[in-house]
Amino acid sequence: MYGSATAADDLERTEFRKAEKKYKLYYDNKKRKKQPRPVDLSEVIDFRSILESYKRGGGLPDGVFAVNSDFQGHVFGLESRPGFYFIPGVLSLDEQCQWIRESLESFPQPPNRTNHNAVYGPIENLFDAAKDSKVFVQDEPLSGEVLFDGDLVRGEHFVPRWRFSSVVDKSCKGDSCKPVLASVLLRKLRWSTLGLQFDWSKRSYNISLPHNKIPDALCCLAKRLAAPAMLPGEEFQPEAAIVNYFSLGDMLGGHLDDMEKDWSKPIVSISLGCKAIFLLGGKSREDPPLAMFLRSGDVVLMAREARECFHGVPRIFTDKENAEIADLELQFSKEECLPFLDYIQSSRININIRQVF
Ligand SMILES: O=C(O)CCC(=O)C(=O)O
Repeated sequence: MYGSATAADDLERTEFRKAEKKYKLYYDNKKRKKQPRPVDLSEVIDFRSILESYKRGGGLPDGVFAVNSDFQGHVFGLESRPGFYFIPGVLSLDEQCQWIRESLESFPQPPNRTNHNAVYGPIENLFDAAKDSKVFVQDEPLSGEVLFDGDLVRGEHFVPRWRFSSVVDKSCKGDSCKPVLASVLLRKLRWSTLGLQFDWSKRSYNISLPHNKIPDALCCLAKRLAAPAMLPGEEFQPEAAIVNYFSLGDMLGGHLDDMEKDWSKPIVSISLGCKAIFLLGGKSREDPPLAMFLRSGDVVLMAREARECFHGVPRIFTDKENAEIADLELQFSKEECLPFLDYIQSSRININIRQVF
């Protein structure tokens, strides 16, 4: 107990934690109306403005260099973080819309797993159900079935069966069959996993779990985007992906992605929707991290040494001024895709694709 409290205190004092606290969303309680506490963004690296100035023939800030590669588009690196690549605005608006749609409609579909699996089991067609204002209801045990306390045990015990319904059964009372709005479940979607399934409880890939291969179109995109970080003649093999869904106030704490076999291969990380701050630390949590903006359409590659760097997302911005998704909003309203528009106006999605073996 004492030991763990000390470890937690130590973690609180690391340079990475200090930066997370600096950028995290806090509310000013003193004011009548809940207002986000202002944050100093002057030290956040802005690769979009670096790119604009570079295209006009301007110089690059200290520590930033342009990567020479055959890649169609500008790629930047950081002298202090070998193996890290930033490709600003590389996805077209059409591509951004396509991957937002896929991330909401098809990526959370079974056999892909989501954070909801642990509580509800596999959920089909969550996005459509939310769109149709459905509720997720639990069937009552049939006579003779025993509701096993919290655990999903088959056999003589009742396994709770959840399904979407247009109406709430008023006779269903008590916590055991409390209906949940599909829109609430969609808002609480935090991750889904594609390809080889990642087991979060063991922090490893469980290749025995049922899975589909990464969709071909995503494979092609990942291979193309990974090219600047690959050795000549090598091709990236996408085998797994994690899709992260962020709402206002959500953050992804500092961590390493160290469960893949070959760290010379990049993680290909695609940003969609509202703008975020990304922290890229060093090999120790004590190394002060660099902060940078991630906007919709940006791609980050982390390969080789950069795979050993702590990283995380302490903040997303959903307000009109800072989210910077006006083009995306226009595109979705043109396509009459209002449910997607409604979701992405207050959310960010990250798709990160990995070669596991
Ligand atoms: O959301 C991001 O940009 C980073 C995601 C990430 O680091 C991860 O899933 O491991």
